[in-house]
Formats: sequence, structure tokens, C-alpha cells
Amino acid sequence: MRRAGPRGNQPAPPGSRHRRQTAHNVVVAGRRTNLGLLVLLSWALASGFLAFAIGEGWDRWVVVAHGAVGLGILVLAPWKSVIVRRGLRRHRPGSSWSVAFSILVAVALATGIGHATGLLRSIGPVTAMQVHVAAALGSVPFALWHLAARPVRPRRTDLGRRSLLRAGALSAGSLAAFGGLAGAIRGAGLPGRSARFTGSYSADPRDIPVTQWLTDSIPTVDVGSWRLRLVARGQEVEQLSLADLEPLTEPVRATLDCTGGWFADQLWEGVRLDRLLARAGIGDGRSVRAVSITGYDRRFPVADAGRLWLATRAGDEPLAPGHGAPARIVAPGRRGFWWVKWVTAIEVDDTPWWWQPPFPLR
Ligand SMILES: Nc1nc2c(c(=O)[nH]1)N[C@H]1C(S)=C(S)[C@@H](COP(=O)(O)O)O[C@H]1N2
Ligand SMILES: [Mo]
Repeated sequence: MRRAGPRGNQPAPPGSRHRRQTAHNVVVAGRRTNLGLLVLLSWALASGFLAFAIGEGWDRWVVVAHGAVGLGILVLAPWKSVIVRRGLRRHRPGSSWSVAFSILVAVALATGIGHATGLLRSIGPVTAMQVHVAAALGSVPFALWHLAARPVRPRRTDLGRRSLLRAGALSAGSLAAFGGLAGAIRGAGLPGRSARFTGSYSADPRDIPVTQWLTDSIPTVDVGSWRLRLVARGQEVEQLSLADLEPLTEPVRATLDCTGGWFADQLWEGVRLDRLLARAGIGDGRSVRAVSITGYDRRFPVADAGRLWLATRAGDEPLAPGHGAPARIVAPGRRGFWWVKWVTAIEVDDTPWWWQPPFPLR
């Protein structure tokens, strides 16, 4: 392997004050660009995470911020390309890792823009959104490696007035890029125009895809012998059959919005969870956990039980086997992964709702 000397392969010619000064300026500008990229990449990750974690009205701004931050990375790309070219010339060990890192970031950007504009919705069997998330998550180890191998050392002056002005200019540039893209989507009538604020596209409610979060399987459930177990602090209190539940159901209109990039609005019929808990006398506790036959589960604050339903029907039909028969959670305002299918138990206890991985692990 070729090893670069401490100053790289291209030492500045001695005595050339001008050359040295220029090189110094490039290095300083490079450090700032790298710092800016580091901030943008971590914000992109954090806002992407948030945009998935919650689906209520206010996170509209998280999604806008996510878009602006992502485009900010593009805004810095011309500056970064100068650094990259200089870096590649120096043949430092690990440059193939850097290349892989940039490819993953580029793929995340391209699929993000493709999804937002609607110009690229799927790549073979996977959605652009899935590729977007996979590339972004896949880039994290590379980002950590990059940070260790090519550390960006913050300085006191990074919080100074000039840096703040630069940060302001970058924010303005990112927002302008976002506004420009949004304008282009509208102006050119791109499919992205019809997307929901979460970025999801409308799907036919009678034909929504059977969607598993990661690797969960579709169980075979005998509806006749199925029972819902109501559990309070580890003690089973009651078992209900489908026939027991049906008279308790009420209609509820709700939008299932999958983080995979589609949504469907329809009329469900289900039992409101707070009523179900009150009926069984197990309403006091901190959280209520919906457990699937498959082991998939989600925990909700008990205070939200009035906005959660255990649904047995959708669009005037009993739930289809792939869609959670005989009973699934309907959680208006929450993204699809909260809508636990094939529910077998509803448990109340004093565990805080947030005492669970932010996203299911199966
Ligand atoms: N048991 C279980 N429930 C689940 C999932 C899963 O993998 N396992 N996937 C969730 C996700 S990510 C979504 S978007 C919805 C999809 O519901 P559908 O298959 O009826 O379209 O179910 C949710 N409920
Ligand atoms: Mo989903």
C-alpha cells in the first residue's frame, strides 16, 4: 500500500508564501464544509427518525426540515467535491470507504428526491423510500468511521459571528432549495403534488399491500377459536371471543400511513380501547400494550386509549387474513407500524409507554 507522508504527496514548494496561503485557505474552507456536512447529516438522520416516529399534525414541520436539511447537503456538494478531489489525490488509506460513504449518501439523496417528486417511486420490488432508509442507515457506520479517520475538530470560532453568518447562509440556501423543489413539483405537476404531508402516496383502501415492518411473518389464525386476552399487571382478567367484541364496535374513519410511502383512508369498525379497558376494570396503569400472535408488539400511553381502537372490520368487511384478522389496532395519527395486526392480548401495567425500542425490531 502506498503511504502518504505527513503532509500528503504534494508538499507546497518551499518559499512559496502565496501557495502556502492558498493551501491554508483551502484547508480552512474544507474544515468548515466538513463541519457543515457533519451537522447536516446528523440532522437529516434525526429528522428522518422523528418523521417516522410520530405521525401527528405538527410533524409536518419535521418533514419539511428533513427535506431542507437533505437539500442542504446538495448545496454544500460543490465545495465538498473540491475537498474530495484533493483527498483522492493524496491516496490516503481508507479512501474506498469514503467512496462507499459518498455513494450511500448520494443514493439516499437521489431516492429522497425521487420519492418526494414522485419521479422515482420504486426500484424493482422495493420502494424508493425503502432504499432511502436503507442507504441512510447503511451510511451511519461509514459516517462514524469517517469521523474517526478524518476528524473534524470544532474550534471556538465555529460559534463566532462569521460562522453564524455562514450557517445562516447555508440555512437560507437549504430552504431556498427546498422551496425551489416544492415549486418545481407544483409547477411541473409532478406526482409528488398528491403526496400527503408525510410524503406518502394514496393507495386504494380495498387493495392496500400486506405490509410487514421488517421480518414479521403472517400467521394462520383460526378466527373461531381466537380469544383476546385482557391482562392487568401480568394477571389475565378476561378472555373475549370475536362474537363478544362485535357488539362493542363503532365506526372510525382513519388513515393508515405506512412509512414505506403509501397511505389509505377508510372506515374501520372497532372497539375503543379505553372502553374495553373500563369494561374489564383494568383502566388504571401507565401504558397499554397490544401484543400480536406473532410476538410483534407496541406500547401506548393509557391516556391515549380513547384514540385507539381494536378493529375487527375494514370497509364493511371482516379484516382479511393478511391485514390482521380477526383484530388489529387502528391508531389514527400514528404511522402504520403502531397498527399491530393479529392482536392476541391487550395488557395494562405501569411500564412507561416509551420503555420500548422506538421502532419494532421484527
Ligand atoms: N404483527 C404485525 N403487525 C403489523 C406489522 C407487522 O409487521 N407485524 N406491520 C405494521 C406496518 S409497518 C404497517 S404499515 C401496517 C400495515 O397494515 P396492512 O398490512 O394491513 O397494510 O401494519 C402494521 N402492523
Ligand atoms: Mo409500515
